[in-house]
Amino acid sequence: MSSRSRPRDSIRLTGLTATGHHGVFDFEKREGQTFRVDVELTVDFRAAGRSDDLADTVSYVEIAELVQAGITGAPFDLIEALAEHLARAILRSDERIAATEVTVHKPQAPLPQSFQDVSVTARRDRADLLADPAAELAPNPAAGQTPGQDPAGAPGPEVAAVLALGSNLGESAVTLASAVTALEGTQRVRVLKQSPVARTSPVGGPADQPDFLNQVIEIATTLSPQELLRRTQAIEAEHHRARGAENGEIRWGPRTLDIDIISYGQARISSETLQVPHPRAAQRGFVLVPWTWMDPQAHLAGRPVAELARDTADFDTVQPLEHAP
Ligand code: A4P
Ligand code: MG
Repeated sequence: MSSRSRPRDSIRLTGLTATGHHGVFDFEKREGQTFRVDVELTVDFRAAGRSDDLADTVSYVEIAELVQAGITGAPFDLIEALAEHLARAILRSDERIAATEVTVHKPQAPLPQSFQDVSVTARRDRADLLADPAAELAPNPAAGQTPGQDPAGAPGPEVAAVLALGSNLGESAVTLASAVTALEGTQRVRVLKQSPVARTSPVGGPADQPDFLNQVIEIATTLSPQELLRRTQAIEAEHHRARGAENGEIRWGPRTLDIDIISYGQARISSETLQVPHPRAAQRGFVLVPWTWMDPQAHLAGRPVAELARDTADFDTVQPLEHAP
């Protein structure tokens, strides 16, 4: 699309106020003070303008949560760092956001003079993310550190993500429990909810493979989507998952452990190694049914998960483990 035909629509969220602990002085970190943030998103919302459908635009609810988590999260010394951090987190949260302007106000800044406000404004677009990957990696693990560790001591805003776990080789119930424990032990990941474990018939792949056990969990994380993928793949590897045909893996065949990232906030990611929302999740009863057990109100890309689940071909095969024959 040419820049001429793309309207510079914007979504603005102003005056979001919360107590944070940012500042160079000890007493600022200890006692906290009020921070106020204004955000402007450049988003082409012509589709939503015509469809009147939330799925066609960026949800300001998610952005508000992200900003609030940033204000109340791990402290930065400088409001410049908070603004930079929020701008990057906002751009990462949804690829439809072409650019953002983030203003952080610190009206109670420790100044002897009488003043109204002090503020900084970061203006960032997607090119800044690409042009400055080092800054993008700033809150990420340094080489040699355990994934999830934060060398700067300043993780970004938490994002809610949904993961789907599956296993049909070995002691599957033990494997799933152990994978959840591994996630609980991962820094910058909090496991918020777990579905009951489901027994499910295999979808796709060889017909003669054993039933699967499947489970869905919700986490809150400050890991980036790629970091989260690296961590889930490491947990798969710890459970002896063979990956790739050269290691004897059969597409959609039996596996000791599969962990898929189903959603990551409202992010839409389409890279070589990661597609989010997971492109096949909306057709998979073994993902959607346990998800509705965990969260009956859940939505995937704007649609109720309970509704999507009912339309899946494997809906009837998904049973709670304790009731399965
Ligand atoms: N990848 C891309 N996007 C993602 C994402 N959102 N989450 C890439 C995780 N990985 C993602 O994945 C292959 C590559 O996908 C990864 O290297 C990653 O970079 P994989 O886990 O090695 O392959 P897979 O699991 O065989 O493929 P896929 O496409 O994830 O398969 P599904 O859709 O997960 O299906 N039947 C039942 N009843 N229960 C099951 O759990 N699972 C499958 C696998 C088939 N049938 C099943 C079940
Ligand atoms: Mg997978």
